[in-house]
Amino acid sequence: MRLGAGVAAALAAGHPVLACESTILTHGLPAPRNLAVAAEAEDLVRSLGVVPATVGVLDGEVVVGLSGPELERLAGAPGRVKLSARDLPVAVATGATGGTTVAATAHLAHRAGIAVFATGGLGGVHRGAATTFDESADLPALASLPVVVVSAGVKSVLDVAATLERLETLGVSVAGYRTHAFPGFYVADSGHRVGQRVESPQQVAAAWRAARALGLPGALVVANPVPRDEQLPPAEHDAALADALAALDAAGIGGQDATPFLLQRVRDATGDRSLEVNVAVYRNNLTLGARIAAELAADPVTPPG
Ligand code: PSU
Ligand code: MN
Repeated sequence: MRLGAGVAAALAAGHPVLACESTILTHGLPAPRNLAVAAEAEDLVRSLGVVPATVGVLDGEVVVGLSGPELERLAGAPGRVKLSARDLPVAVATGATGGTTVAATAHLAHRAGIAVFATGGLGGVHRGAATTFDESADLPALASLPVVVVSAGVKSVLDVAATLERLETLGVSVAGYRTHAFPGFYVADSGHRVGQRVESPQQVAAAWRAARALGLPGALVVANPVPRDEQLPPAEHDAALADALAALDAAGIGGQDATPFLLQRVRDATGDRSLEVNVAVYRNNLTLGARIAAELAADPVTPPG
């Protein structure tokens, strides 16, 4: 694993760093928008006084803190793959190039000493998981990695209720950011409730410090809804989702390809409006993630023992 130059220096100096996932870059957005969004994301984080560390794998090298030219390589790499944590060893051995999922990014961020990580939406329990067993590796990763993850809830293409149950079972702390309505990625409210809420980056930092002091093993998910004036209109969302789920069924697609397929279908059905919402979601999470990272760096935690 290689740390980007700016990232290594920032960590050594105790400056705030925010890890960013790259599946949005490799699989979430079409070229050339993907690269524009990645570059804009880095600028946004920097403008808040925080060093961005986008995580990805280039020709088998795991990088935490891709440079501008490296982001460009990743965004345009033919045959780029989607890498969860378990995929990393063989990706390294075979020289693969790919974006990292929440599970892989959380793992690598933690290993690099980065406490906060921003993404769009988490993976979780897929619809029909009772028979397919398709549950994202994001879930067990969050159970065992002590990172703050800022996300707009879980992707609405999933079984949100089941995912919330699994997060509870796995002992993952979940707090709504200024809301008890669990966000639904494209929409501010998934229709499901989240029991705990936090009001500020300071409170998130305090919760993370408490988790460290209490020796809890897992992540703290900050569920940050997209602003209502930027969400996909709920009726449009529901119609697009129904269409996407029917198409998935008809195409018989499963496994790792299910999420990218569903998101693409939602995009087709909404004439790219969902794409703009996806970007708004990501921006909103980067902003909050950077503020939390700044707060944690201002008063760092010394692990007990
Ligand atoms: N954005 C996309 N496609 C994706 C993802 C994000 O456009 O596939 C990723 C996220 O990185 C998340 C992962 O961690 O999907 C979950 O996928 P799976 O259910 O295969 O674990
Ligand atoms: Mn899966």
